[in-house]
This record gives sequence, structure tokens and C-alpha cells, in this order.
Amino acid sequence: MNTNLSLIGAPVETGASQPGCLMGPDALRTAGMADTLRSLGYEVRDHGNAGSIADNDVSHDNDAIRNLRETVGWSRSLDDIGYRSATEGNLPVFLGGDHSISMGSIPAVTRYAAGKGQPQFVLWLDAHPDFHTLDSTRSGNLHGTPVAYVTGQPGFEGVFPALPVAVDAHNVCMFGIRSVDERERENLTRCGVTVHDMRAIDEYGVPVLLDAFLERVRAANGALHVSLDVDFLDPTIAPAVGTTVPGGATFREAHLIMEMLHDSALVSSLDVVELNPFLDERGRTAKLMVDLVASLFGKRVMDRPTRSY
Ligand code: HAR
Ligand code: MN
Ligand code: MN
Ligand code: MN
Repeated sequence: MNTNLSLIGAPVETGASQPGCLMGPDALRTAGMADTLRSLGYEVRDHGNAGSIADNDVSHDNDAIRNLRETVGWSRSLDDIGYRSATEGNLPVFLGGDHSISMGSIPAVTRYAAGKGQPQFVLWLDAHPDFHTLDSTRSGNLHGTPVAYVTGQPGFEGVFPALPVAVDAHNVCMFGIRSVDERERENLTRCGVTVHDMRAIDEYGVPVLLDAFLERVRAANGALHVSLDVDFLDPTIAPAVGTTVPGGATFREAHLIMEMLHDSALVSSLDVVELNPFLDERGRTAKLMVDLVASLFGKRVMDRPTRSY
């Protein structure tokens, strides 16, 4: 795994239904993100917080959509910064911010991977598939749309930046899903996204499902972007999120995923999103997110031989 990490703060809350994610990057910093990663042997550069380039006048005829121009501005700015960071040899870690930041982070890393001839894969850890299009969203909250956009679903043209390369929907694997809108369900099935809902995790367990996906990434020599939404976790352990859904991943399931990702050595970029510090309890969710990221980057309990199934 690349040992040069660049932390990119993305203080974005315009994609969410309620305010607070703006403070996410700073809460993750306060919880010790940079020093924790340094203690694991990484070279960590914190680029501070990015800003939105909202000098556009885009519009869409779905009147429910909220904060369209700001979100388009953020996607442009994060796409620029993320691409530059990857080009300079770093593994970008995007500190959100609501999940609309993936409309910049994923296009950036996908473009970079394509330049090296690598297909982009995405592991989406979330209660929600975030697979609405600009036409299908009823809430109008754009954090519900990034996966549709980055996989090139119709209706984003002329509003969000054109994607030089879209992610193949078949290369997207979701874990933890338990809140899906009707239109999302139809489109996910039609497009061939792999959706492991909580029932699948209960029935098969994390290792079988995750190994199958990681094997595909490895076989394709793919780049792997991990997008970690706080609400992937059960709200009893991660209360600091605006969209809690009961029945989420446990501490142990989440840690196992992170440890397996580290063992795979495949991860090439990361988003940590939807942390709303205004809703936290004495920083516990922020600290948990830092702990999970530490496991993804190699914090381990004991040395052990590589597991094989
Ligand atoms: N599907 C719902 C909507 O479109 C909820 C989306 C909530 N998204 C997030 N990110 N919290 O996963 O409004
Ligand atoms: Mn999400
Ligand atoms: Mn979510
Ligand atoms: Mn395909």
C-alpha cells in the first residue's frame, strides 16, 4: 500500500438534510487522524480544508433538488484536488463532509486509475445505496445520488461535470445496505451493482462476501476506492450521523472489514463521510472512525499469518 497519505478536508453539508457535517473534517482531526496514521509509519500530509468552486449557474427541472450549484462546485473542486494528490504519488483520504463529496473524490481517482490503465472498483460501506438520479430523488438531498453519478447513470449530463471515465456499475460492491428507495432498488438491479444488505452479512458473514470482491479487484489489477459512511455502523456505536438506520454493522464486523482491506493491500483511496459532530457524544463517533481508519491502514492486535479461504 502507498505510504504517502494526503488528508483532504471536505467541509460539505449542502448535500445532507440537516447541518453539521461541515464540522466533520475538524472533528476527525481532533480525534487524532493524522498522528494515528503517522504512528503506523505513514507519511501524512494534511492539506487543510478544500473550498467549493461554485461559479456555475446550473439548474435542473426537479424542483426538490437542494443546493445544486454548491454541490456541483464541490464536485469540481474535489475532483481537481483529488486528482492532483494522486498524481503527486499520494493515497488521497477525503475527510467529509456529507456523502456528496464522493461526486468529486471518485471521479478524481477513477480518472487517475484510467491513466494507468487500471479499472476502478468501489467498496461502498453504507446503510444507503445513494443511487438516486437527479430525476428520481424525492428528498432532493444530493448525498443520495453519488453512486448513480459516478457510474454514469443518465440525467447528470450538462449539470455535473462530464465524466471522462465512469465507474463500471459491475465494479461497485455495497455492504451494510438497509434503507433503499423503490427507484433505487430497480436501478441497482438493472445496472448490476453488487448489494450485500445486512441480511447477506448475517447469512454469510463478512469474510466470504468481501474475499469474493477483493479477488475480483486483484484479478483485474484494479484500483480500489473505499467509501465509508458513518451510518454503515449501528447507531448504538456511531450516533453522530443525521440519517441513523437501526440494524447496522457491529464494531467487530466493521473492524474485520478494515483489517481484511489492509491485508489485501488493494486500497488506493478513501472517503470518510457523514460524520455530524453536532450529534456526537463526547467525540465517540469521531474516535471510532479514526480507529477504523487505523485498522484499514494496518493497526493490528496480533501479528498473524495471512488468512486464506
Ligand atoms: N434515499 C434517501 C434520500 O434520497 C436517503 C439518502 C440518505 N443518504 C445518506 N447517505 N445518508 O448514505 O433522501
Ligand atoms: Mn451515504
Ligand atoms: Mn448513509
Ligand atoms: Mn461490466
